[in-house]
Amino acid sequence: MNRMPDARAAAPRVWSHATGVLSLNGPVVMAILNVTPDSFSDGGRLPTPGAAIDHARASVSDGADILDVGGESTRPQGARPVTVDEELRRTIPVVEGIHAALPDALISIDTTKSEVARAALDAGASIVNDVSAFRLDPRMADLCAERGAGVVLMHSRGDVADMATFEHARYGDDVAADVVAELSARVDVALTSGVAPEQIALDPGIGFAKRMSHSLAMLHDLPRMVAMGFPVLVGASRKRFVGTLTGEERPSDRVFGTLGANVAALDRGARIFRVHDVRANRQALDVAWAVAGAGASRSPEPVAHP
Ligand code: PMM
Repeated sequence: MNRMPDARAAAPRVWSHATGVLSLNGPVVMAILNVTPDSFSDGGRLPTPGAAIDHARASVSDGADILDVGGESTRPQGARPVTVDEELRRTIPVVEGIHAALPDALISIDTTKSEVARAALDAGASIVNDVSAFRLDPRMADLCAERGAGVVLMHSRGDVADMATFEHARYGDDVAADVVAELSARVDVALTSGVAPEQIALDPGIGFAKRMSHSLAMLHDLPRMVAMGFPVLVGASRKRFVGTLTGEERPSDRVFGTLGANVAALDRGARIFRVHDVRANRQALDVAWAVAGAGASRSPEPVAHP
């Protein structure tokens, strides 16, 4: 069954952020820049701002549209929350450095803390990626409204220490119905605070309070989240369920499995893909998009004249 034309019709064409508007007329690749010592896949790989800025440059030349800087891990083994000061120390020099080196780069800040989001927006970020969807710091909503920031509202439960564990992974028969209902409540909070609908993107929160069956159900039922009328972002890159399905123990060996998840998600209406392996995802998603578009936009057969 070809789902792509329907999903294309339902998905918004643009996403507004603090410094402009991003076109969604094709897959958008968000490169992960974790400046954390302990992220599950890439912790400790970018120990200095200089290393992070070099990685940002490489990500852009590999085809990244957005650079997502994060200074607090939510690792599945249970994360140790970091203080505001420590998160500021890790992220802000990197945001400043990227903004200076790559002034046209679109930067997002992966944080649940309004102090960090505010400083990052001041330093050149345009998007706030909040894995708690404004649950953990209610001041986030006002800040994003005031600054016109692009906003990622990701589904999760619990706090930073346990949101990527199975502690809160209890759902009824219909996982997508529960997730859509919980995210709708977060959208209401955002809209009530004055965030414009055009600023909002939604994320099912793959691996967050979700066992493999829950993450697979969410990816399968993504069109129901797309039907909420906001762009959908998916963060499946190198995650646990990919390791389970492929037998790859090491996160860095899960690239091929990640491509499978992301191409399936694109087909189901996702438009933004948060990834570690930019070049591989860029190429896979662009080819999948071109194949689907060839069917949707094929010009009529020429009329045969006798
Ligand atoms: N996953 C992680 C961190 N931030 N943000 C969004 N929007 N979606 C995700 O799925 C997501 C995220 C955890 O993975 P990482 O340690 O590889 O960054």
